Amino acid sequence: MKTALITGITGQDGSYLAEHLLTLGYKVYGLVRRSSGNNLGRVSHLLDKVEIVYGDLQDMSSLITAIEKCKPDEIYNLAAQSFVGSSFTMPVLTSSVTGLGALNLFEAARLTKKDARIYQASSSEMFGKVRETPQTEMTPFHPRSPYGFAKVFAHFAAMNYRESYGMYICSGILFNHESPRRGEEFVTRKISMGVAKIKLGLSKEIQLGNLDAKRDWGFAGDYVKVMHLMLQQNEPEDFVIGMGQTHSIKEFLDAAFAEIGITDWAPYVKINPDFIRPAEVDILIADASNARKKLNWVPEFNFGDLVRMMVKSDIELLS
Ligand code: NAP
Ligand code: G4F
Repeated sequence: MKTALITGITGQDGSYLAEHLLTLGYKVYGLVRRSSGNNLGRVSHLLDKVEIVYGDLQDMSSLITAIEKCKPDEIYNLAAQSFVGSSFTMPVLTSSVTGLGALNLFEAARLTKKDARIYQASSSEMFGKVRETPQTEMTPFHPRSPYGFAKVFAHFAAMNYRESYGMYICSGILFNHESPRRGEEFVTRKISMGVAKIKLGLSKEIQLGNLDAKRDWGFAGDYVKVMHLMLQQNEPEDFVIGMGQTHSIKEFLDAAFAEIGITDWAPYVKINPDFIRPAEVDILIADASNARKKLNWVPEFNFGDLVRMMVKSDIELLS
């Protein structure tokens, strides 16, 4: 039986990845940070199947202790301050957790379990002000936020640990992936939740920022499978992962409101300048042909399926 340690198990991706690894027969450990409240909501249904170890990416000794305890064959580093908007108000914290925190983990693994295979959660936000379209593994980075540059730091740290110490570390450069478990501050969930509230008469409007930005959106449940596939290759390699289709926020609104029978959503959407960022990533679109070819990765859910799933889930949740 293989053993995996997931940092960020309480997040969207961590919860889906834990489910996936359990179905594959893994012993799963999850690193959880101390909280004054309950941060185990997304994995509450798994608590009798996974083992929780307490630690924080900012505290290297806790990572060393966790790795010594779990002796993982595979480590999935999903923990991060992952919200781009907050990275502008908390740039130092974001750099410390999302950037230096990853380095803490690589260093802890080098010192205690150098043969563990490591997955690093890199991001399409590293492409930022894109230098070419679509983006591939060869596209240069131009981050546009503290989150983006923290992820670039972690990405290059991973590459250097692979090249300097021969460690098996892969970075998945994942484009936006969403689900009913997405944090409510992200635009897709904000819209699905807002549409559900409007449908149920609980709210009259949704306040948003820039509606012209375009993203390559997929389903998180599909994307965690590729994280696992990346660690099963003979040689470690970085991969771009996305659907290869881009949609604007306006198109997401079209699809989400259509689910409740509204074609003209303009009266329900207000622009609030508070949600407009100091710098924007205007358009992202992935060329994931390398992953599709080498990893045989085939996502199950498309954009329409995703929007439908999220709106339906939020209507059920609020009902
Ligand atoms: P998420 O829902 O925000 O989850 C982040 C996780 O990190 C949570 O479990 C959180 O714990 C944990 N965490 C935060 N700070 C920590 C710290 N100091 N020490 C230990 N754990 C900490 O993010 P996600 O959407 O699942 O994304 C997973 C990873 O993929 C992240 O690294 C993200 O940056 C990256 N990524 C995401 C996407 C996407 O579209 N979702 C795309 C590309 C890359 P709490 O529950 O206690 O807050
Ligand atoms: O949903 P978002 O906050 O996601 P963003 O910034 O693309 O980041 C997500 O995807 C990255 C992968 O590319 C991950 F690495 C990262 O961790 C995170 O998961 O915003 C998407 C777009 C942006 O252009 C934003 O300006 O939606 C626009 N937007 C418009 N109104 C809004 C809003 N975003 C949010 N969160 N809230 C709004 O009201």
